[in-house]
Amino acid sequence: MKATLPKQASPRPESTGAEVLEIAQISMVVEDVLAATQFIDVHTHLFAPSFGKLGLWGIDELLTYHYLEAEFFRSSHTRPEQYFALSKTQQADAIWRALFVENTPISESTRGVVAVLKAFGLPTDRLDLAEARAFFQTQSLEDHIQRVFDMAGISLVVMTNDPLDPEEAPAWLNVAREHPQFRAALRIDKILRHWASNWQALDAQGYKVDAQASGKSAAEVQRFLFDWYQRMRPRYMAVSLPDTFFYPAETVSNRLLAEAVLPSCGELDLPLSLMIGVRPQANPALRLAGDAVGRADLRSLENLCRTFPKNRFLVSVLSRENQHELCVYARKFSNLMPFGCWWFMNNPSIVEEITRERIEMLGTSFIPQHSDARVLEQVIYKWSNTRRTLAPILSNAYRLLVDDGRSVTRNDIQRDVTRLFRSNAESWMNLNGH
Ligand code: FIX
Ligand code: ZN
Repeated sequence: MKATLPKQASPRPESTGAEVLEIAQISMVVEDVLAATQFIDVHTHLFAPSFGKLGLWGIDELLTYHYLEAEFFRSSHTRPEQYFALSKTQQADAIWRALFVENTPISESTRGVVAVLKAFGLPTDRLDLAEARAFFQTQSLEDHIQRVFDMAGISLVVMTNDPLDPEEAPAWLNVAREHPQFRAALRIDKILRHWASNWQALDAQGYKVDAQASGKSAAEVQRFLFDWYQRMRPRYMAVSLPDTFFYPAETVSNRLLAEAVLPSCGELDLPLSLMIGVRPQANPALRLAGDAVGRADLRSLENLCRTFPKNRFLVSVLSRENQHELCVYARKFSNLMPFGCWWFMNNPSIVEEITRERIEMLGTSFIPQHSDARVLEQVIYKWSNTRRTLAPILSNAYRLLVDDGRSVTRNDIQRDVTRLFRSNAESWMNLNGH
């Protein structure tokens, strides 16, 4: 008897994505869509390869990240001045020993390094860093960047570019080259926060400005911004502002903001990114790790959005206590786009709280996260953390929607994830097509 082949199961019709999902299917589809969608990382401190040593990567940079330095000084008797007198390699060895050998790496930042080592198939429990260093030494940067971006599920990052940085500015004038996955952002902290110690640099470059920013200074600052716009083609201008920031108030900073920066952003059709709430150098001995957080008076946002309705404001706030206000202001002003869970907010328990609140109050009209990566490989764990934290939050939102009487499809979920992690940024930052 001729062997009868088992009856081929009739092939399930190709899923169009328009099929109504069962409640039980939602989590899996959400995870799938989050994993399959390449995100845009709207704020990083990464650099395209042509910027050379400005771009940080590899195990020693991962370990000497200021988030880990802050934790190191809590788990070691080494004083900051002793630590900063060490070489980068010695600093990395000291941090590895204190936080990964003598203690369990359970904090968000230490777990991040473990996740990166695991992602490259490297051991995570060695007493020393020999194997990890050997691995990173064999990587060629261009290929490594591509591999890291693929592992992180991101297609494009926005850098942080300071035209008054003595190392970076010459790079833009000499070596900087366009890169398909890196876009610029024109960072103007030195103009809006440190004018007293930086106006001389503009003056030296031929811009007629003075310490009081009087006379033609505002117009000259505009000229400076336009010149750097030509060089960098930034997607937005950006400034980090202290918790004491208030607008309006009679300050040189606010005058330059109103008379130079916002008019330039308007003419160049660029959003202004305001990152509000840092308490700079609460402990200067810790250097980059020395900044803290303070609750800001967000009525400044109300005043700016109302006074400059044609300007777009990308806003991230550092204080947990300011998150709800930011959501409410975003409901009042469509020229305000909340983005990211910045810095001390970038911990899964807080990301969950902020993101749930934003979905409940703003739907998908916000940008949930940015990595703020200072070291290339950090995008791997920061984005896998984001996907891991967002999946149950989004799934729960869809289950509630079904409960309330509206069915959900894969296409719905794909449209929402694309909006949250791509098209909101693309439309606000003219990133279309990338
Ligand atoms: O101002 C900023 O862009 C901050 O993100 C940084 O200054 C900060 O040091 C940082 O790395 C936060 O993650
Ligand atoms: Zn940053």
